[in-house]
Order: sequence, then structure tokens, then C-alpha cells
Amino acid sequence: MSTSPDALASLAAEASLSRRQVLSLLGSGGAAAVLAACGRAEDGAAAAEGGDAAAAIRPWVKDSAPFIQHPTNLETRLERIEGLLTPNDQFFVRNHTPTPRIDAATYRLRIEGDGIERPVELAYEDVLRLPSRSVVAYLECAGNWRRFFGEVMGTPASGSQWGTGGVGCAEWTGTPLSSVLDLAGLRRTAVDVNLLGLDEGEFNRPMSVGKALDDDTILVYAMNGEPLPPDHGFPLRAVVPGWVGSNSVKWLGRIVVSNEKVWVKNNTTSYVMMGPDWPADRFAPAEGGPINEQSIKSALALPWPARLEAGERTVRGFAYSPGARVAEVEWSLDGGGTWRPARLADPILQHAWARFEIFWNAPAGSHTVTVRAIDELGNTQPPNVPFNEKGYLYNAPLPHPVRVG
Ligand SMILES: Nc1nc2c(c(=O)[nH]1)N[C@H]1C(S)=C(S)[C@@H](COP(=O)(O)O)O[C@H]1N2
Ligand SMILES: [Mo]
Repeated sequence: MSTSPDALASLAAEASLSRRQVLSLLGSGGAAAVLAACGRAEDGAAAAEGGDAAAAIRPWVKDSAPFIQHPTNLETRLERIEGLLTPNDQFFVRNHTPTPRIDAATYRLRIEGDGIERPVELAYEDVLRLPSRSVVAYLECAGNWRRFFGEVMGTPASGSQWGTGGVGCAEWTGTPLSSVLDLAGLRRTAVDVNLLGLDEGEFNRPMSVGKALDDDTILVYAMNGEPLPPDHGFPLRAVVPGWVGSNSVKWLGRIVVSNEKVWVKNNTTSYVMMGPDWPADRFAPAEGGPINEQSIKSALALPWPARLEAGERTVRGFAYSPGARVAEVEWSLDGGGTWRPARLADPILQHAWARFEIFWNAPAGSHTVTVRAIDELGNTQPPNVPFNEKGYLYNAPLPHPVRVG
């Protein structure tokens, strides 16, 4: 196969391959491997077929067998998750670039910027000695459910075509972000706190000082009682309960506190709502409406589409809301004409997802099972979600196709 270096480079860019990925592919299989990876990167289904080139661009470290594979992400199969806590080896991975391997012995966390009294540098051991706090919280990608913009509404949105598995729930242990800000002496004038990763391109996203000071906004070194795995941000990551996953910066290397609002890629062109309902000039310098909180959702723990045997079935699922505990889950067999209650399982915690079960005497045939969640503040899933170009925050109740018999 003969392809000029320039043509190869532009193909790779289109397919969102990083320079490092391209170099590693060239080393392992020459131009043919890069071309193969470009094809795969465009099509998640093809990437799932594996093969040497797919292995070479693999941006994660963990075994991807239990997952639905996307070019740079791993989606959890919810049907395999039974407990309140998603096991670490089944927790979804959302990486913009490959997982970096960081040595805890030389690792440093730096706190800087004009919003603090004095810059601080902490070693891993220093962070472990700070006041510790554990929070059980779900973490969800803003693009979770993106495929349903196309599949349900008929207008596909660009980006990883997540089904329902870009979400998980874990017990996160670390120290409140506020304890680190205290060490640096937060100024009263501080406005924004930007968190920067140690991955290629320093993935980063700012949050307000108010959210940064929330007791449950934590810098995490343990996940479900184990040291944070490399793919989930070892040695240290943020977890910002209720807010879109991109705020929960992994491989955290720097915290920059600023006396002014901070504008970066991830709050101007990415992780903003763009489309007819969000006139860009209203949000300048951002190109769309801001996103902070996730949206209330519920999903069946079944493949999409699903198959069940006829008869008495118990179907499980997960429901979650960013702002309050889940109060009720309802299900419908007639597209939302009539609803009946699902059973909620204990415990129901503020930041965690809630597990539910529906009991269904399923007759043979093709069915659509729809579920919806209601939280303690009365929030529920809307019947329609306005289209946005990057496909964030889809949360209309899903018409889950289920073939029985
Ligand atoms: N440094 C860094 N942090 C990151 C990302 C990243 O690519 N780099 N991805 C973000 C996004 S978009 C999400 S949804 C979550 C996913 O966390 P997980 O991979 O542990 O599930 O991490 C966030 N933190
Ligand atoms: Mo995300």
C-alpha cells in the first residue's frame, strides 16, 4: 500500500489518532497499520473486532473484554453489573489520549495561580496524609446515551456513540479539594479552579470556587477500596459528584486557582450545548451553553436490543439524578401511556445511583419497555430532548426494544 506521509497524517487527524498512536502504529505495522486504525477509529463496531492494529492504538491499560469497545473508550455492559458499586475492572473508561503511567514516587501535585496566597507542591504521601473522606457517587460521561439522538430522535450527534454504559458508581476515597486549597490559602477574590491532567495535552476543565469547596468534591486516590487503577487516574483524580464526567479530571497534576473566569477548550468548544436552541453569541467566549450538572436518567440493565424468555421475569436497572436522591422509578409497556411502579433497592444515597427491579410476566413477541426516574425534588425525565451538536445530556425515557420468546 503506498500512501504519502501527508495523506496519512491528515487521515490520522480525521480519525482522531494522536501523534503517539500514529508513531506506535508506524513502528508496528507501517502505513498499512495506520490506515487500518483510521478505519477502525471511525467505526466502533470494527474496533471491537480487535486485531493487532487495534491493540497498538489501545488507549487503556485494563482488559477490554468485558466492555463494548469504542475507538478510545470502553463502555460498561450494564447487564453485567449487579451491585451498588461497579467493580473497577468493569468501570467505563473515557480517555481523550492514552492512559499515562505515572510513578507515585516522583509524582507531584502543584497548586498555583493568582487566586491563592502561596503556591504549594505536594508529593503522593503528602496527599495521603490529608483529612480523608469517602463518597459513594456515580460518574457519568456527558455523552452517555449519545447514540439515541440518532437512534430514537433520528438526528445523529457526533462523538463516541455511547449507549447506556458510559456511567458507573464507585466508592471514592480521597481528600476534599478544599483541604488542598486551604494549604495554599484561597483568596476571597478567587473565582475559578482549573484542574489539569498529566496526560498528553493536559486535559483540563475549570469549575467554580463554590463547587470546588463542596465537601463532596474530592481528590481521589482509592476506588472501591483499591488504589486508583491507571485508567481511572492513578495516582490522583478529582471526583465531582453530580457534574459531567469531564470535571472529574484524571492523573491530576496541577490545580490553577484564578481571580477571573477561566476559558479553555473544555468549556468553550467542548462540553457546551451547541445548536439552534443555544445561540452562540449569547455565551461568548463559549460557543454554546454551559454544562455543569448531569441529567436525571434511568436505564434497564439489558443489552440493546434485548432478548428474554417468556414468563415471569425480573428485570433490573439503574436510576440516578445529579441533584437529589431517586424517589421513584416507573415503567411502561405502551410508550408512556400508562406507568406502573418499579421496586427500588436499598440503599438510596444522595450521589449514588439507585438500583430498581421490575416484575414482568412477559408474553412472547416484540415489546418496548420504557422506564423513567423521579427524584425527591420532583425532577423527572423529559419526553423530548432538544438536539445539540455534540450529543450531550440525552435523557428522554428510552424505548428499550425487548424481544420475548
Ligand atoms: N486527564 C483526563 N481526565 C479525564 C479525561 C481525560 O481524557 N483526561 N476524561 C474525562 C471524561 S470526559 C470522563 S467522562 C471521565 C471518565 O472517567 P473514567 O475513565 O474513570 O470512567 O474522566 C474525565 N477525566
Ligand atoms: Mo466524558
